[in-house]
Amino acid sequence: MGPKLLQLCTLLPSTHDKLAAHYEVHQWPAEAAREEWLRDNASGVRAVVTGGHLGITNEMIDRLPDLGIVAINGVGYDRVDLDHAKAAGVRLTNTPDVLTDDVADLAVALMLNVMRRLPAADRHVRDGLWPHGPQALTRRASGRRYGIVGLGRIGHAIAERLAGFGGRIAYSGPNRKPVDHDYHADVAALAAKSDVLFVATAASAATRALIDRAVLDALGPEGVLINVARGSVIDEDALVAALAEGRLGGAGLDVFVDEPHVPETLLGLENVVLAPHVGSATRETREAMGNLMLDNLDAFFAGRPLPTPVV
Ligand code: 8YV
Repeated sequence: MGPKLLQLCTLLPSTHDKLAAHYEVHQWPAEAAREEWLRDNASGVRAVVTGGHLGITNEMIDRLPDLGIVAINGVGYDRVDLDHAKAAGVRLTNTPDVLTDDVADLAVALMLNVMRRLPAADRHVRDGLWPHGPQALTRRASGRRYGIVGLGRIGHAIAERLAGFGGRIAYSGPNRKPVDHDYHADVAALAAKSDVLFVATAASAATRALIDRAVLDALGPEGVLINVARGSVIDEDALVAALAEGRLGGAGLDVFVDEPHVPETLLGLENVVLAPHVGSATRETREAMGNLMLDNLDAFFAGRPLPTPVV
């Protein structure tokens, strides 16, 4: 029996099997049974596996006295208090790079779906409306002014894909990067110069509600917002109001503030395309994420350097 490990998130069956071959895996029980589980099992838990969108609370870290590592099966670590983990002597790892292409693909897919209204086109055919007339005209996605908030790994991969669409690419972020695209330190200034604004920045205290009413108004009634980062980066109430009042042209959203709950108003809007946080959800990428997460755990317990450490 290997080290005792607590699994907080769902994993691919193949990842779970590999994990179970080397670790004593415990599943986090349903809410009502958690107190009792912690009382009986917290002692001896050396590792936690969790999702990027789930993270781990400070209280949970404090209640696992033997915890040595939290391995996130995801790139985002915004749901972990890094200072607290550091102070508790807990290492933290994530799975960067392996999911970059899929998330960038989804960002571009959302743009195309919003601007060319593919969900409506599909319904037009399925509902038998085509013989009665064409679908209403949509908007061109190519040759636009594309703004990218956060030119990190994923933002850069979005820019690479957009290079094939013609048009102009600009970006914002804390620092200018060694690229040819125009840089705007101010997100509202970037939005004012964009037809489509992609949000690809990491969530943190510094980026909380970064996309606020001023940014949405700068993007304007013809503008489209795409979010593949985290719901918290956008003032969601301001976004819903802008879309409902026609002050924003459209949105493609893979992430929300209170997942899996989506603001009711969005469900009734035709200019919005919604996805259930599936940026990295392909079989290939989830397999690669699981392998990297396992590599980090194995390295930790073998006393080797961690492949992708955060803390
Ligand atoms: C998944 C993510 O939601 O990588 C992230 O940060 O949000 C996603 O890939 C999740 O982490 C899968 O466990």
